[in-house]
Amino acid sequence: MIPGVLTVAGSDSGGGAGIQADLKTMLALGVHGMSVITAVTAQNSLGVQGAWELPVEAVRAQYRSVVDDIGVQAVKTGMLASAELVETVAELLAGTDAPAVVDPVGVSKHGDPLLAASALDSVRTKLLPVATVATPNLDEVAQLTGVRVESEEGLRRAAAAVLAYGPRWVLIKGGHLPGDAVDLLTDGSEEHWLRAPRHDNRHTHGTGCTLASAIAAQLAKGRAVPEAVAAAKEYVTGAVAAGFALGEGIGPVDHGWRFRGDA
Ligand code: PXL
Repeated sequence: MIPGVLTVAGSDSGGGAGIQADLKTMLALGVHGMSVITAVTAQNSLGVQGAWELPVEAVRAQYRSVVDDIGVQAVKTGMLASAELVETVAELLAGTDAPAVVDPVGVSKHGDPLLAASALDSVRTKLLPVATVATPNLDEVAQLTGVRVESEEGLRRAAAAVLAYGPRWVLIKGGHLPGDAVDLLTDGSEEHWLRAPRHDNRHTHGTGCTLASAIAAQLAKGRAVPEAVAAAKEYVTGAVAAGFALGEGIGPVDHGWRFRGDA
């Protein structure tokens, strides 16, 4: 059986992030990708030109259609836009047995808002508690917990602050710190430090979506969280290394990097 993975996220018309990144990642990692679209963005390599949320009923209906008939082995969440959508998705996840990877998306690579400020409290108190793995970057950690990290030693403090909201595991992404791309995965008792060399490549659009979807894909294949995250980090590191220019601005990571050369 091919494991099924569901992404609950926004559409990126440029194809580098959001739903499009998630489905490409799932294909590359050998699982069947399915989608609940929460919002549509008009977007390219220069930024987000517009964003439109879907009605709560449309999000709930997509989710029920997939989960009640097909079933899912893992779920990933990304852009949720509003407090109402965050709370709806949190409630849906609470009623689903499959592991949930929550990427608490706040702003795009260009700084465009993808989550209303009024939704932050719902992320803290409704969404994080139902996450198997939460994957904030340091800006999202600061926004959600007030903890500001400027060096690797601070990653532990960030992890503790996020774990206090109740996710089973947290992966703090230290990629915006200088030096190696270092992330800390912990459940509060085990610590796993994931280190990858920094690739001097500005075409990194979609990195966060890709990592979270890769974790969900690995969990769906039955891996335990630490092994799933390590395999996902290896995949995203290759995708960043192969990121390519597109348009005038920031290009995407290459979801198909493992296929190149033998296609
Ligand atoms: O990487 C965060 C993200 C999530 N979802 C959508 C996005 C982006 C970043 O651009 O466009 C739809």
